[in-house]
Formats: sequence, C-alpha cells, structure tokens
Amino acid sequence: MYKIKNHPVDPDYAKDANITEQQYQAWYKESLEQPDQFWAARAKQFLDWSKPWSSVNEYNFAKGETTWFKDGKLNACYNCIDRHLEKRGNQVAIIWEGDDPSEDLSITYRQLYEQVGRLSNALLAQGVKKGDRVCLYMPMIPEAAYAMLACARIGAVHSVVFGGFSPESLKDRILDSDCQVLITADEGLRGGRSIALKENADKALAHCPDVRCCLVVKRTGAEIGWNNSRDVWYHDAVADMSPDCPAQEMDSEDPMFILYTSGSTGKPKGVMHTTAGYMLGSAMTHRYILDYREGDIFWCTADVGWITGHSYIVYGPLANGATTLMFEGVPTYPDASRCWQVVDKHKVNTFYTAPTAIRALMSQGNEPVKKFSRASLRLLGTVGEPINPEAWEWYYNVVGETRCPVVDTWWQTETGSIMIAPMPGAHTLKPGSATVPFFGIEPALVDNDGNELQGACEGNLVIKRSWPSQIRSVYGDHQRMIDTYFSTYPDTYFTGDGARRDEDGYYWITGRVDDVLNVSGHRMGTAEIESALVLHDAVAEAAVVGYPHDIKGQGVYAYVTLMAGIQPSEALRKELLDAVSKEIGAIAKPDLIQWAPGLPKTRSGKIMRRILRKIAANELDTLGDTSTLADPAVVNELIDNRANR
Ligand code: 6R9
Repeated sequence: MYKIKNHPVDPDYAKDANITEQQYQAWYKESLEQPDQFWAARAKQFLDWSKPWSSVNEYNFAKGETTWFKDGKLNACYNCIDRHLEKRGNQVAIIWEGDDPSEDLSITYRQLYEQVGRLSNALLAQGVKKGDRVCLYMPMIPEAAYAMLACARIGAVHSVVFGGFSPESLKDRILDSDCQVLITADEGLRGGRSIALKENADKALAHCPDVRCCLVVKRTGAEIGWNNSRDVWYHDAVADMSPDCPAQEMDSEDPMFILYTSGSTGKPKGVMHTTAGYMLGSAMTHRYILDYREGDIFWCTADVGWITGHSYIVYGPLANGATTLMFEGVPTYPDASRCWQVVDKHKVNTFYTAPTAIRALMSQGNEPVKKFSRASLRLLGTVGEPINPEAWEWYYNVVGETRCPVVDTWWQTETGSIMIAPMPGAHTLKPGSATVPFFGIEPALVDNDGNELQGACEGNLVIKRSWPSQIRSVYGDHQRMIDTYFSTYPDTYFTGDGARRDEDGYYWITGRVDDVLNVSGHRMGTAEIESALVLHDAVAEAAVVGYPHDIKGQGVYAYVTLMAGIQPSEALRKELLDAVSKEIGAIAKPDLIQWAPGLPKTRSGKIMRRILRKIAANELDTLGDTSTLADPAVVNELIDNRANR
C-alpha cells in the first residue's frame, strides 16, 4: 500500500490566502445554521443585481423544486463583463493560447464587451429570443466564450456540445432541446490535427429541420459544404452590428444553460442550470477554493464542452474579474512540456487540470517539466476523477516544487460548482482526498437502505440540503431529474458516487456506484456504449464495464456476443470501434473487446456486471458467489479468454 503523507498548511501560503482555517469553520457553521443570512450576504458581495430577491431559498427535494433568490433580477453576462468595465476595461479578460505555440491573443474586458455585444445583436437579428435554446459545437477559440456570454446576455439558453462528439450525438442533443440556431466553426485544431466540425454539423443538421441558422466561425479556412439558406459566416453576421447590446434582465431562476451528461440508463440528460445560483456558486468557489486573487492569471485546461469549462474557464473567473486562459490544444503537443511552456509564457498563477492529464505527463518523466521555470505558479488543482496519491505527489513535488498546494475538487455537472475540496490556506491536504465540504454543502454517507452512517465510514454519497448552483431540471423531463437524483434515498440528492469519510471528517471519493464510467475524466454511460455496439448487425449482445487503466483512470472493456454463425475477426473488431465512434464519439471507444460466447446472467436474465467487472480487473479471487447464475460455466470460459492487454 502506498503510504499517504499529510501536508499541513504552509504558513507562507496562508498569509495571503482568501480563507484561514478559523474563518472556514465559522463560515461553514453559519452557512448551515443561518443559511439565509449567509447566502444573502454572499449574493450581494459576489453579484450585481437590478432588483433584489424576496426570499433566499425554498426547496422541496421530493418534488424537485428549488428556488434561490426568488424574484431577484440580474444578468450573468453583465456580471461577467459590464460591471468590470470601469475598473478593468483595459485588463485582459481572456488569454487565448492556440494549438500552435506561435499563436495567441489577449482580449481585454472592453474588447470582450464589444465582441459579445456584436454577437448578441447578430443573434437577435436572427430572431433568437429570451428562453430560446442555442446549440454550440465549438473548438476552444475565443468565439466559444463570446457565444456563451452572448446567449446569457440576451437570455437565450446555451447548450454546448463537446466538439469531440459525433454527428449522431450532436443531432440527438439539438433535437432533445429543440435548438433552432447552431454556432460552430469550419474546423477545430487539436494537437496538430483538424476536426471536421462543420462537416459533422452538416451530417447532424440533415436530421434537424428546425435549425434555421448555422453560424460558422472561420478557424482554419478549410473547404466546407455550404447551405445558402441556412449557413452564415460568423464574421459576416457580426460585421455591421453595434458593439452595444443591452443585457436582458433575467429572473434568478430563469434557465441559463443546458449541458448534457451521461447517466446509468438511457440517453444523456440535459442538465438545466438557472441564473443566480449558478453564478454565485461558480464565482464563490473560484474565489475561495481556487483562491483567486486580484491580478491572478488563471488556467483551467478543460474544454468548454464540459461543466468544468463552463464554471472555471468562463463564468466563475469572469464574474470575479479575473484573467482566464483558454487553451486550444492538448497538454502533449508539440511535446510533453507544452503546459509548462504556456505557464512561463503567460505567467500562470493557478493551474487546474484532470488527473488523467497529470498521469499522462508523469509517464513522460520529469525532464519536460524541468525545462521551464514554473516560477509564477502558486496553486494547483485537479478535477474529474479520483486522483491516485502517487500522481498527487508528483504534481505537488515535481510540478509545484512543494510550493503550491494541490486542491482536489469533487463536483458534478449537476452540482454546477465545486462541492467538496480543501481551501488551500485553511486545510491540511491529504493526497487522494477531496477533503471537506464547501460552504452550505451538507454531505452524508448512507448505506444501501438509506440509513445515514456516522463517524469514519464508507457509503453512498448524498447531499442533504439544497445549494445555490444545484441542478434545477432535466430539460423536457422534470420527472427524470426527480427519479435520478431525488428518489434513491428520500429527501436527499444522490450523487451516484461512493465515498469514505475518515476520522478527521475528510471525504475520499471512491468512484461511481452506478453504471457510469469515468474515462479520462469524461463521463459516459455503459448503456450508451452497449446500444452503439448492438446496432451492428453482427452483434447479438454487449456488456460494457470499466477496468483500472494507468493513464485514463478507467478504461472501457466490452464483452461482445456475436450472432450465431459469425466469426470474430480483427476486421470486425475495427468495425465495432468505428461504430462506437460514429454513434457517440472517439472518447467512448472500447479499449478492449472480448468476444464472449455467453454472458453471466441470473436466472431472471439480468447480466451480472459485478462478475464482468471483476474479470476485467483481473480480480479473480474475489468473484463472489456465482452459483445463482443460469449457467455458471460461462464464467470460466470468460476468464480463460480474457482480452489481451
Ligand atoms: C466536474 C466533473 C462528475 C463525476 C463525479 C465523480 C467524478 C469529479 C472528482 C471525481 C473523485 C474528484 N469526479 N471530480 N471523483 N474526485 N475530485 O467532473 O463533472 O463530468 O459531471 O463528472 O466525476 O464520479 O460523479 P462530471
């Protein structure tokens, strides 16, 4: 077993930190005992309002009802841009670093105001109204942030679809939320390779007759298909527009955006967030957990297609008037020192990334890190999946040279902002632990029957009361939100994660307890991948599980049963991988496929995934009871023919 070493707060660091241990204790207590008082003060401090609220919070988990700052009026884009202009018009809001190291841009708050204003006017000219959904399928270029902010400015609800998703996935998401406008680019650039966004969009839009307008950013200038009655160049659309566009007054609870995420069953869900609570959650956590200080250069390496990109590239940092860095490329291009070269080039203070990236960089050794000084770094963060203590220590010792605390931040698309994490000036760090709850967050661990466990224990992680940036609905299917999150255990929000709590009250997330995989920090449902596989004519049945993977955290392991008479072959394996790429996207491709003449099933026909997980993980001595299987012999057959790795 790896020996875990605690890291107490460094007094040098704590001197200028936003929160001390004492303050954390006092505020946490107040946030639970006098929540209205606590949150009202923070809502005034962190956001500008055009009209105050009438009540701070009302909620009923059983009915899936939550309101924060009822009747209050504000605009998210105004809070991210306009209110900063007087003091920070000439301060850089967004540093954009291109895939090619020779390309970068600095966009000031004033320029951001003008770019977003022009696009807002262009969207209004296209007939986009408050409440309309606009889909974004974008590379990591400044226009992605402009588009999100322009939607927020005019009260449209954006739905960002990650650029790595397939046309099929894009189509499903556009149709599900009934988007009538799509914003995309001719191509994206990542790691020196181009991504055919417009071509993918064209394939998707062939099945989306209601999309009347597709705005296209010219990124690479590649040849692309064009539909004159639908497609408009972004630069043409904004060319004659005024930079001034009044920000629409929004209600606290007006929908702000939808973001699709995978669950254990069915198609991905459109998680809906509303305006005030989301903005407060992202701004406050950015300040206290990512310890934002005036003048900081903040770099979150996520893609805007994920919640981390929403909250910590765009909304949280900009609400706080920060300089946020947006990176088009990947950490290993042109080589494994890219991140540190960018850190030195732009004097980055805070670097926030995923464990999978840390492990990938760690596997390249220390040389690429040492090539650059990293002298500007003060704080490091991780998000997306459990971080193994070895990777944590490497990040802390090699990247941060023991000078930078590492904040391991646990949260979800549904939670909107960070929920469990240390505050770097307040908490002893324990590598691998997400540590303690943020203000107002009341976590608990329950057993499978819903009984709350006390003290040091392990169980299912639930949250016992509402918090401002909480999910408000699943778009178009409110009942599905109630069923998924608020029905498993009464009167609590169920996270789908398991966790352990130690004797100091620290939380250690152990991973999903449902059929959701976390591959390189990307969430995907096993059911989605299985459906993609069985679409192939040769496949009779498929069962997908996760298995431990050194870099990705979890790999995708698919057991595939072929139709009678079909022989397995390398060509067929490739066809199946392509099928998954086509249906979902390359990120969901199985790492291993095992041809399975049969799957272990109960007598009632349920696939015993527990056994499949054990076989995939090579944990053969803990298979458990297999006597209830309809055909126990299947298990030995699967063990003898495990996929090569
Ligand atoms: C922000 C984000 C959510 C799932 C979540 C959990 C896993 C996220 C983690 C973590 C351990 C952390 N997860 N952060 N597990 N430690 N610090 O990633 O949202 O894409 O919705 O994924 O990711 O399993 O349930 P999302």
